[in-house]
Amino acid sequence: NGGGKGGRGALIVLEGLDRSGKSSQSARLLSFLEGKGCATEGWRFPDRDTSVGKMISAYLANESQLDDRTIHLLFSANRWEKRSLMESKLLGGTTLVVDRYSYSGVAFSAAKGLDIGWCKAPEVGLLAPDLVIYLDVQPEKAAERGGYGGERYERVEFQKRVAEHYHSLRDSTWKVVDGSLPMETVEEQLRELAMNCISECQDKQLTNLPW
Ligand code: Z5A
Ligand code: MG
Repeated sequence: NGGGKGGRGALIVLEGLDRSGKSSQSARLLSFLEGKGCATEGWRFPDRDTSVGKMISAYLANESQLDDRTIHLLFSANRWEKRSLMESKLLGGTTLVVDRYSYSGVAFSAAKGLDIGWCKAPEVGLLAPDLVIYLDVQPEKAAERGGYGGERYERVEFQKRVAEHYHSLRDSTWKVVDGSLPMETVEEQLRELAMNCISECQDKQLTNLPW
């Protein structure tokens, strides 16, 4: 692993509004860490490959309709079905760079009007990230980027409410990075945050989300 001491891997999560650059930056960070000889895998939620993930994918593409609470629980189930694999990877020394996690789950459902406590409840017991990188971009600015508007939730008014809920979820593991800066500048900041996190958490115990 990165620190060479045989410790556990780090759970690093990227969060942010639609088109804030999470997937681009996850890929860049992954290849940087691999280049450093660090055992790393790139994960994403929703994981559209599982049977639960396929239901989520159909919903997001507007190919199916689901009650708000039902889809919320499916997103959560999609994380639960990966929890034990996630834990064994981390304990085995692999760092995971995860594109969206429970914060997306809570912020999006709460933005629809669901009670935030109710939204958090099914996330309790999932693994707590060591580092959450929030890519901060104004919704209007994100909307100007490529590919916006194809799926459910991709509307500026809705994204503003999502941003407010994200804000309320911030804790000591969060680092806010200005996602409107050039791609390379953002990339540089993420490299440093990730390297620090990986070396700091090697001997730290894995914990669960405190919600
Ligand atoms: N959702 C939920 O409701 N509950 C949950 O529990 C979870 C998710 C996990 C699908 O997610 C939806 O699921 C999502 C939340 C909800 N809501 N919506 N819509 P997804 O992760 O599959 O979404 P996505 O389709 O991958 O898109 P994204 O995540 O919104 O985009 P992104 O990954 O943040 O951005 P990107 O693809 O890296 O970049 C977008 C474009 O911007 C691209 O053309 C880049 O070249 C450009 N870009 C990126 N960075 C920059 C900078 N710095 N400057 C200029 N241009 C840039
Ligand atoms: Mg993405």
